[in-house]
Amino acid sequence: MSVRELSSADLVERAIDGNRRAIGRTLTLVERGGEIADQITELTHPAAKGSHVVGITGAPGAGKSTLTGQLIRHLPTLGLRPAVLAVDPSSPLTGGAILGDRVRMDDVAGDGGFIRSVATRGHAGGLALSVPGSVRAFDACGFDPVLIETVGVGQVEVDVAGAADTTVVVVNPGWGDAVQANKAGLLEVADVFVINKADRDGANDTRRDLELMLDLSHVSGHEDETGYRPPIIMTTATAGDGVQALWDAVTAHRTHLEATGQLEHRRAARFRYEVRSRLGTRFEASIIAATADLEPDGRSPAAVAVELAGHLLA
Ligand SMILES: Nc1nc2c(ncn2[C@@H]2O[C@H](COP(=O)(O)OP(=O)(O)OP(=O)(O)O)[C@@H](O)[C@H]2O)c(=O)[nH]1
Ligand SMILES: [Mg+2]
Repeated sequence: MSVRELSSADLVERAIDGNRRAIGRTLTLVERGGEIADQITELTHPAAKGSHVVGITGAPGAGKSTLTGQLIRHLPTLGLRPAVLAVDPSSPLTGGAILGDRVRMDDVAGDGGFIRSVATRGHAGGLALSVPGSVRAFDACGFDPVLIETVGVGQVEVDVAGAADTTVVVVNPGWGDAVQANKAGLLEVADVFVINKADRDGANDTRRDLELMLDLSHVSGHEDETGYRPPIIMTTATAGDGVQALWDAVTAHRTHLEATGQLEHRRAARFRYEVRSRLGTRFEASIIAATADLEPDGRSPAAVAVELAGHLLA
């Protein structure tokens, strides 16, 4: 029987048992915003315990996919079962590159890891809804950690940082790269910095720039009140250098979150954010429906809005 013909309860059960087709189909349904998402939270893998969600972001071409590919190869040797959510394949900027990534990463996905590419376009509610749903599905199927790769342009990476426990920001050697990351708002979301392509000139300069900016953000009061300072890890992803050091930094951050109670805080904030996004999507649909045939009737737009708000909330 094809997985398409299974009832959603049977499908979820198969996915939890590790059937790769069932996992893929489940993710497709979750991405479409189906009710299967609710069943997943009820029927979970015995190992599901709130997977460590790790966001990996940075400028186009920084080496995020190469690094993620190394992690998904390395983590099973530590007894872990990683999943990857690669966000943004529909972007006109990176469509081609991601296709290449997918081929490269699929090579290594056979050893128990699972890789999923997710489009940012054409989703009801967008990423804010589809990413947490996919993360829950991976968690339910016993994957831990869940790595989310996303290109650091615009709002997307901020949304993804919001979906992660630990956000890794990847920069490269070269004059101004750290400054660019700062401008893009990546400094604020970073829990761990990676200077990838450390085989190139200027890696130490970039480290110094980052340290300086971290010092300044401390002075201006942006540092974490628990005294956490994001470490800076040097990697050469193409050679696999620094991958264990990166993973050590990521797990140290997770330990810090647990020890300070911040993990619960972050997850509660995520919960609120998702509920808020879902409410927004629902209300938006109602608002569009309620105003579709509206004609001017001499009253002010504000007066009409107040009246309609009364109806919508009733
Ligand atoms: N020299 C050197 N090149 C690297 C390193 N890591 C990645 N690259 C190369 O940099 C290019 C981009 O790598 P990707 O892993 O695709 O980068 P990405 O950040 O995923 O790119 P997008 O998803 O398109 O934003 C590729 O040609 C890699 O081979 C490194 O450590 N050193
Ligand atoms: Mg990539």
